Amino acid sequence: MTYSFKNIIIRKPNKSIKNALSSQNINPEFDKILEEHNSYVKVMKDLNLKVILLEPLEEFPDSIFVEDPAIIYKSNFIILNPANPNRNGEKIIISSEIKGYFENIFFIENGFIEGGDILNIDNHFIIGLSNRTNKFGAENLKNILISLGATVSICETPKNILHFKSECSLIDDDVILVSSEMAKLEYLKSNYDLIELPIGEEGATNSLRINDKLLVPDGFIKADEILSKKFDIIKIKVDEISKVDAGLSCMSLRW
Ligand code: CIR
Repeated sequence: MTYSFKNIIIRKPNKSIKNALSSQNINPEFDKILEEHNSYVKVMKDLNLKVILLEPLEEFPDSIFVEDPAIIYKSNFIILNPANPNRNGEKIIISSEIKGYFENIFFIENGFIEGGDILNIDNHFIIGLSNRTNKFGAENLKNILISLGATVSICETPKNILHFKSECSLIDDDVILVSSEMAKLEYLKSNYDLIELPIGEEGATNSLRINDKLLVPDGFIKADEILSKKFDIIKIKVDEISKVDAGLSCMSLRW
C-alpha cells in the first residue's frame, strides 16, 4: 500500500525560514514554526516511524520542505530539479545526506520538477504540470519511473494552486481528498473516488495518510467532521507553516 511507511526523512527548521517563499508575502516566526515542527516529529515517532532528522540548512530558506527536491519509489531515491532558483541547490545537499539509505539514486538533470507536484498511488504516479513543474521535467521523470516498473500520467495543476498536492492527497486505496478546484480535474474524476472538501477548507486537503492513521491539518471544521467519520485522524497544527504555502506532506519523505 502506498501509505504503509516505516521510515521518514524530516529536516530540522532553519532560522532563515522567515525568508521562505510565500505567495501571501508573510514572514513566519521561527519559534512558532519550531513548535509546529516539533509536534509533527513527535507524531511520527509516536507512530513508530524511524525518523531520520537532517540538519537545518540556513542558506536555503525553504529547505524544511524536503518533499520538493526528491521522491522515493521502492528502494530508489530520485533527485528532482526544483524550478525556483532559491531552492534548486537543496537537491545537491539532500543527495549527499541520504545516499546511504537507498540502493539507487537517479537525477533529473533537465526540465523542472518538484515533489509537491507528484502524487503516488501504488505503482502509478500522477505528475501535475504547474509553475514549478514543466513538461520536460515531467517527461524525464516519467522515463525513469517507467524504467523502474511504474506507470505515469501527466495532468495540469489548476492555475493559482502552487503544487498539484497542495490541494489533494491519497487518503485510502484509490481515494483522493480534493479541494473543489481539484475536483474539477477530469483525470481525477474518472479514475478515483474523490472526497471533496468545501471552499474555505482547501488547507485540509493536504492531509497525510500514514499506516492506519490520517494526519489532518488542525482548524478545519468540515474536514474534521467528514474525515473523522471514516478515518482515525490525528490533527496537527500547521498555521505558521501554511504562511509559506506548505502543509503536512511537504515536510517529509516517507518510505
Ligand atoms: C515554496 O514555495 O517552495 C515553499 N514556500 C513551499 C513548498 C511547499 N511544498 C509542497 O507543497 N510540496
